[in-house]
Amino acid sequence: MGKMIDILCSGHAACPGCIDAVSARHVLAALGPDCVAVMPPSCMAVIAGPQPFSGLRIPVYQASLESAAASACGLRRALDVRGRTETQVVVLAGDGGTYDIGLQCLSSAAERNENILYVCFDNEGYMNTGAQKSSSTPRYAKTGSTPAGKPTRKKNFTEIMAAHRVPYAATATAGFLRDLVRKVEKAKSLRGTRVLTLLIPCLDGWGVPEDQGIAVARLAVQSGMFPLYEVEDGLRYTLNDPPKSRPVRDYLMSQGRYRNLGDAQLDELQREVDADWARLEQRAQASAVQ
Ligand SMILES: Cc1ncc(C[n+]2csc(CCOP(=O)(O)OP(=O)(O)O)c2C)c(N)n1
Ligand code: SF4
Ligand SMILES: [Mg+2]
Repeated sequence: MGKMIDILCSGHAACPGCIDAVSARHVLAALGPDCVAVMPPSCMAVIAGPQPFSGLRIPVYQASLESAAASACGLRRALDVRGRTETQVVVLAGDGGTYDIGLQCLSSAAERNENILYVCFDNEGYMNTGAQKSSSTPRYAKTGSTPAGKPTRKKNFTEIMAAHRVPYAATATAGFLRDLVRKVEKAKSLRGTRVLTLLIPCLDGWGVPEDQGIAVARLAVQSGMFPLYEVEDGLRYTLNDPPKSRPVRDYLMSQGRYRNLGDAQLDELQREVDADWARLEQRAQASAVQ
């Protein structure tokens, strides 16, 4: 990779070791300075600093938790009227603000195919408010509001976005940085609604040591719990490397939130991951012969 343009300033307020900051740093560097950011309340908004100040070297608008996508659409229209059609409008949101509270306005933006890049920093819970569950929290993970483990599955947000037939929906993580940067660059080269979901192991909320964020993100991919893939126009699926190669047990045991998981629950999660992976493989194979 060439020399980075640092848009995220040092001295930010992320928990030490958290890959939220390093992920944002690389996303913003790949987008470059001709960019405006919209942030709903989330760890990213805390990291960026309180409005009207910001630790980003680009304009930042802190939206409400419900309205990030709508705010981005408004900024897009205003920039277009001024002839700044090449300026990227990027939303940097958490999973609570995406999968749950901001989903209706993101869905309508996607249905209109608004020309925005939406990046979800998915730490699988409402983390800056003390680690409550969101609809992105996986089954059996313990959170402040599911102390016995969440009984239901993680919502499949990428599939929901793909069902809108947006030009680009993909998953990525700083654990596989080249893949992440490539996907940001690809998203930047496209127009319309583009959606990237980045897995961010929350050190505090998941019970992960502060030097293990990247390692846990890599295990999430290697175990198949967080497959790296791309969906173009809602139809063409590409599964990215690395493929599923390790048991989910390895991933689950790296985190405090799955402490006390029984063998039956481990087996159930392994079966779910295997079935989801097989479905993705089928879609990728069907796309390859199209
Ligand atoms: C409508 C609304 N409900 C609740 C809040 C309080 N609140 C602020 S940030 C936040 C958590 C957001 O979680 P997420 O989007 O996942 O971001 P994270 O903190 O995990 O990065 C909550 C509940 C709010 N600002 N607005
Ligand atoms: S609360 Fe979690 S996701 Fe947020 S900055 Fe801290 S470690 Fe990172
Ligand atoms: Mg979150």
